[in-house]
Parts: sequence; C-alpha cells; structure tokens
Amino acid sequence: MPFLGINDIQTEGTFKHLNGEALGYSNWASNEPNNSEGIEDCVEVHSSGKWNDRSCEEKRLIICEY
Ligand SMILES: [Ca+2]
Ligand SMILES: [Ca+2]
Repeated sequence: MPFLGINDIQTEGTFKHLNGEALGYSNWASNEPNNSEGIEDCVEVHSSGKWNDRSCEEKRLIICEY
C-alpha cells in the first residue's frame, strides 16, 4: 500500500503534510493512528481507502497529491 505524504514526526499525534500544513481531511481506520510500538510516524492507505499510521522505515511510493 502506498504512503501518504503526511507524518507526525515533528509532534507525536499531530499529523501534518510534508510542507507543514495541518491536515484538512483525514480518513483513519478504526483505532488508528495508534502509534504502535511508538515508532509509527508515517501514514499508509489501505485498499479500503482508510489510513493507518506505520513505521517510516519502509520506503515506498509516496502520494504527495491526492
Ligand atoms: Ca506517531
Ligand atoms: Ca497504526
């Protein structure tokens, strides 16, 4: 699944776009973002369109505009 161009690296729990803009829209899956193991700062999109925060370590396609 692709990542979105948003993360909460700067302020844990506050997701922002890469350009620093606050999110105007969000579509979290239930119980997300859960910051699992304290290392989930990037956001992926499930095939359902719902978002999940996950580790940034995996480098994958990033959608910057959607
Ligand atoms: Ca996080
Ligand atoms: Ca998560």
